[in-house]
Amino acid sequence: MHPRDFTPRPGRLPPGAYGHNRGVVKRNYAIMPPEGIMDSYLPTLEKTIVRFQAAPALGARFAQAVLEISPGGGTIKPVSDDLERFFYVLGGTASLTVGGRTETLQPEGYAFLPPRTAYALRNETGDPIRVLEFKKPYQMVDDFSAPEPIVSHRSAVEKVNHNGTEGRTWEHLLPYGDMRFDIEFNILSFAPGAYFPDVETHVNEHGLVMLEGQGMYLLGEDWHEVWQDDFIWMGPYCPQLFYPTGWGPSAYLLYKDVNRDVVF
Ligand code: UGY
Ligand code: MN
Repeated sequence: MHPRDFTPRPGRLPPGAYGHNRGVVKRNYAIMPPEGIMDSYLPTLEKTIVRFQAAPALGARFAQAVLEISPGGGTIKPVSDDLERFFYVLGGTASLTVGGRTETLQPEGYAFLPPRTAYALRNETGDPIRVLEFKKPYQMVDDFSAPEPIVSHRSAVEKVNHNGTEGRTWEHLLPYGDMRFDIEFNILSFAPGAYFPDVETHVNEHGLVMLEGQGMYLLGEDWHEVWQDDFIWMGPYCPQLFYPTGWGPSAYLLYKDVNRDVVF
């Protein structure tokens, strides 16, 4: 019998392979299904569970977490530090205050904040909200100033098809090709059956959140089955290819470090 066919008594779990899971941590990639990511709490946040997906301790050069903010929770006082940040609302309505202006971010709303931008992120609603927070040190380069803050929504972003393959689109949430940015956040979508033309191997690293659908990810030499809400970290030079499975479209939010030379 399949484990989902059992109805255990309250307080008990159905039989299953609890000692095995899809989570993997390798030298230059990791897969983390959400159910295995434990809760953290920070002194700067109230009524907020932090689920860290990536951190330098993993080998990543950035940190990323899902913030689960209860009604009335969020930053206790405005935050300002040397890190650039990207927020993406996964569920509920978030209130983001930057430069004295409070914006309401609906699901799929997002914001980019350059370093030293004081902000407050709060849940002023009666329902829990889920917000993805990315942060890392901004890499300044000569002749370019840091970009201005951006607050926007996925619906304002055009879908483009870079390689002409039927069934594939990119949504560039941050200005594409703008050399002031050292990061990209893109949503890549795949119609059933559309896949990469080649296995990619590149110097850039990725943080990936599956937004919808299901598929097989080649990471290094191994195939892994992934679906909505999974997180993947791909370190530099991790060979990668995605092949959607299932009947509907698949899409993921993808961080990539870009527009900067190698560091010796
Ligand atoms: O832009 C990228 O590097 C992208 N094609 N990689 C990926 O989806 N794993
Ligand atoms: Mn890639």
